[in-house]
Amino acid sequence: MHRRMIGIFVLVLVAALSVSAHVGSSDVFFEGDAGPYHLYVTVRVPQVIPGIAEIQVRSSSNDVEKIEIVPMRLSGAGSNFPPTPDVAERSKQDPQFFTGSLWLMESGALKVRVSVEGSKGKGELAVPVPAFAQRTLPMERSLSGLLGFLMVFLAVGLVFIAGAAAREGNLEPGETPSPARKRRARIVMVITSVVVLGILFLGKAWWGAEATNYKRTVSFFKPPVAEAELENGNRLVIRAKGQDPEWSKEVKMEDVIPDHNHLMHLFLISAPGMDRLWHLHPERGEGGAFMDDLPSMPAGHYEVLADIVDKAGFPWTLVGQVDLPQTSGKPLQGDDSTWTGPALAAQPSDTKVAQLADGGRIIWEKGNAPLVANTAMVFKFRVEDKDGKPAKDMEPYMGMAGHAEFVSSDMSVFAHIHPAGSVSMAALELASASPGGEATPNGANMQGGMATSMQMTSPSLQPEVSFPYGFPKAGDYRIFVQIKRAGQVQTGVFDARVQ
Ligand SMILES: [Cu+2]
Repeated sequence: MHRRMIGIFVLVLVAALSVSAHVGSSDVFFEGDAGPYHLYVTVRVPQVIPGIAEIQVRSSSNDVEKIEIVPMRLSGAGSNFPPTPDVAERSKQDPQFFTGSLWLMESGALKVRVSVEGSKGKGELAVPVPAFAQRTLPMERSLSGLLGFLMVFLAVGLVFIAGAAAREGNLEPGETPSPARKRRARIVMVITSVVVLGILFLGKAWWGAEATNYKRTVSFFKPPVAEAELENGNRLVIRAKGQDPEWSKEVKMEDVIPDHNHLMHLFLISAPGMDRLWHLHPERGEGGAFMDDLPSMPAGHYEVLADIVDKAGFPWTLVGQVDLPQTSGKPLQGDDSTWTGPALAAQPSDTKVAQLADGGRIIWEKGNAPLVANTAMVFKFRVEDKDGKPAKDMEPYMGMAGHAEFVSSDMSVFAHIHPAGSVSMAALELASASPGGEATPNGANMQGGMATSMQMTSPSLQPEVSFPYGFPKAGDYRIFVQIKRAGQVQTGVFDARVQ
């Protein structure tokens, strides 16, 4: 009888979460080295494309003299031929802080190249920027009224001008138009009216086509749906489905590229409350479906968030939900990890210390200032062993000092952040691979091929990890900070109220 239950636990479509690639969190935060200069870069991506991105660059040293910024395609044609860069303006109050604005003309996987000149010579880095139209801006009523009036005025004016020209165009001074001229003028006015109406009609059709295209782009970039279902007992199968039919044609799950050692990073978060988290790495199977044999998990309702990077280097987060029965499976292995603890309180107070299973602790060096939305910050965490001493057994976890997931209580924000920031490691490799830029993420942050050799030798890391990020909006958040110590992945959980 139970065999019949194969594959009935099903998937659910997603509510209208607004944005993809880090759901609800479109700005880019980056920390890395441009040659000898250590920079923090924030890219505020516009909600409409074409649109203006705001770039903020902070240098950690005061020897930077000039910073130039330019947007380019992440890879492929166009990534080697940048337009003329803009000079970022230096803040008068804070000489280590530079800002600039860049027009982003197209959606897709872009990068912003940052070139630095200073007393230590030149340096360069490239920040991957997933640019996408997030919404359609409505036209203001006053503007549309004014434009409507001007359109009617011009259209009617054109008809009368044509009529007047036919009637009086080459009269001698003092001569009055003959009845024949008047008749011809009327005919000309009728013809002009037809032509003007035709032009207006074509204009409307063109406008409508553009608007439809734009709407399609907006829906193309909405977070794709993770259709999750349980098959054969405890095998979770995840299929991606775009909210727009074009998505599944353009983005092939067969072509996704590995991002810090895995094709997919799957997060199952119990909802509501976020009192359980699983961070798993499904394998790709037939037809682009991803599958993973679940470990033992209690029954419950889970949010499904699955990070992938498409072949162009654009990061997507597939979003779904699944109701799971109690599963009994294999113990976690490799890079898979889990955390269980108290649920997020209705009115959480900021957590500064997270207890770890072995008696150690992670301490958030938060300071006392309240957390404010839309502000770039560096989240610094210190790791202590069970005796309260700086942990000596820190190891890279999937090639990096740590991984952090920032999740809002209503699940409208999900961001998977690394010491190098919100950029996907795969996109960063693409950005660095082409001659357009040389991004070197900060010291603790080894990537790609190095990760493998790091894991073999396992030298210990500094007992601290930091993440550049900014909350996209006010609300309550849970931050999962994941590190690896002596072969064990440990997760410290921090709650935060953001104003
Ligand atoms: Cu990660």
